[in-house]
Amino acid sequence: MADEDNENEMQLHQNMNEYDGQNGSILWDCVIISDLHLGSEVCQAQELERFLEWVVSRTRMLIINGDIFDDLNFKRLKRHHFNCLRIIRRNTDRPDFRVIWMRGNHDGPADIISHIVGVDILDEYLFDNGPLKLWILHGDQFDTIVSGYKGLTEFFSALFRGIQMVVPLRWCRWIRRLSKDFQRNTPVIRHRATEEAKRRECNSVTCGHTHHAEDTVVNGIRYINTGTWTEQTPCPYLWIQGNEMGLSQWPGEEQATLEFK
Ligand SMILES: [Mn+2]
Repeated sequence: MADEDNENEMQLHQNMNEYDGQNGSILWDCVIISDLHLGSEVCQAQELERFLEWVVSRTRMLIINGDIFDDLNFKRLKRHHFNCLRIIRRNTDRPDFRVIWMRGNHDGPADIISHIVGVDILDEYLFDNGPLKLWILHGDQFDTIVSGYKGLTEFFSALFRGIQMVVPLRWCRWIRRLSKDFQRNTPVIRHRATEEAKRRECNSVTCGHTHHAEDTVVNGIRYINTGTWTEQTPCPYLWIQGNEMGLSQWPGEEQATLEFK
């Protein structure tokens, strides 16, 4: 199995190199986004659609690091939400491009989600190009509130969805932010993720989950959180090029050079 994986990986790199010669628009080895919350009223699906359309021809790999969906009620998906899924699915068969889906706590059981997106959903993934050993996982694994009180978390999620239907969007974002701040999980996840990354001999780690985008160093381990696509734009994404990586925002400077159909 491991050999097969290795072979697939080598084939992918070979395809990528061949493709490089034909296309000068590739900017990055990998792009990572998280916490899209498709189906949620506060999801920036329209901007996400524009971003995905743009990024699929500019990176060799796209990793969606959890909370792809807000919940498993797919009746809540609107046109732009479906368009986002369509763009990703349309590009999954390309030999020069790879999409990796990671599970988040909002996504429900991995087998159901795998069936919907048509590929395997991973709990964690290691991006390793030699100098950069980046451990990728959603981060809810370190959240004692979510993992310790499942029933309570579900209750508040349902309550929040109820509130969302009757108050303006601006308030929804504010309430969501307040509840995340109240849980105070941002420092806990930052601390535990970097500790565990160190134990695994990775020099960097990226999570989502907290919806708080940041790029910092803790005990010599680089920690990048990719925030969320449910806040006001611009929305964050992590890019990797060689042994460099960083957070950028969409829409940003790149967009100035864009032409949309
Ligand atoms: Mn989330």
